[in-house]
Amino acid sequence: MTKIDQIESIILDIPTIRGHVLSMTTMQTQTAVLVRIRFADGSEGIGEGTTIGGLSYGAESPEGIQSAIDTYIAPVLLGRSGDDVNGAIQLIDRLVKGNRIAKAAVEIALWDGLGKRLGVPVSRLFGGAVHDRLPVAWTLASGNSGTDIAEAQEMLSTRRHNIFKLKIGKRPVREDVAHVARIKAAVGDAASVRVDVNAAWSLQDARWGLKGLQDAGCELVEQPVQPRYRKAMAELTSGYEIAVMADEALNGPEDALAVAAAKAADVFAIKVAQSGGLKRASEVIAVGQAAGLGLYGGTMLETGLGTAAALQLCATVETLQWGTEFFGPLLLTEDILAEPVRYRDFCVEVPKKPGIGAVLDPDKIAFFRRGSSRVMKAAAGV
Ligand code: MUC
Ligand code: MG
Repeated sequence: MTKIDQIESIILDIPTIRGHVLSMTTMQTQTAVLVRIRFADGSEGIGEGTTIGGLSYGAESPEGIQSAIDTYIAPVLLGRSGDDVNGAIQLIDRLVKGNRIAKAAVEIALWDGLGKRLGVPVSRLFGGAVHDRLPVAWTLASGNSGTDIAEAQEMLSTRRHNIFKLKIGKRPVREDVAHVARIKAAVGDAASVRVDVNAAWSLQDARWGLKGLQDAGCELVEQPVQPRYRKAMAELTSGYEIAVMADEALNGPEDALAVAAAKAADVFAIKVAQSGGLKRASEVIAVGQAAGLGLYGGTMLETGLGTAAALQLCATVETLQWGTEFFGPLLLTEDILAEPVRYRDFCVEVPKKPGIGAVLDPDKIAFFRRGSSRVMKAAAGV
């Protein structure tokens, strides 16, 4: 066994390639939180726990994620066995409530370290990859139909994406439906068009919205109403043909069970960060499968690091009926990996190297890091 010697958290601020217009905010920068764990035998593990749009998406901010790691998670892990990932998950769950994104960052770094020490990809630790590539969507969120159509056509002609998720919910519902209809008419059968409302609609808006969207040929609507409105989600799920996906409503396996029991979604967005790590995300997947729901690999617009981690898990899942949206690194002006995650033929490739299969580019980390990193070290003799 090798001990956990040091846990370092790092915040990076990386500009996006264009404004990313969501119902609640417009992102010009993505702030990623990375974790680096050093083990006593000299091995290392890296992880990521990133959110979207500061505090506008969910209850954890980048600064809060870093603080939870430094103040409450790292101190109890220092000196423990690096190989005991389940023990670490269980201990942290007892000592830290919520804060799933912070937990995910550390847990991914532990899996990465273990995979590297064993010389196997993390997918092997979850039973082995059954896919070496997965379909990958792109999000159209420039805020303008013409720009979105040009972007979609470019993605189709370069064979990078043929699944488009449109971010809506900022404008009145009828304007949003017209925007989606314009894009679907432009791409026709060459692409699947879906939307994400990020919980911006009332139930009344959503009734109009879902009817209009399905008439326009949109295939799926993600989190149309607030996650706590489970009955409204159930009404929308049973009331229309268009598929309803739960995203913000899914914070770990307990939520997954409640959403499935309430029939409050057709599809689960599987987000590693929101679930609390790879292990908890695998439990969300299991609940979705047991309930006969569709699955989709969701993103928090992570860098290549978090993206590689999600790929390791999703590559082990028999069927992801709705593919993935693991395009995070492509929305950033610069990749922070020495060897970027690869995209081609409408798919993203599953990294095969040991651990999560990601190697950081130290120059990029130094360039984008905010302030100084914080390092927690084990006391001698622990
Ligand atoms: C979300 O709500 O799903 C995923 C893709 C994207 O553009 O934003 C995220 C967040
Ligand atoms: Mg979403």
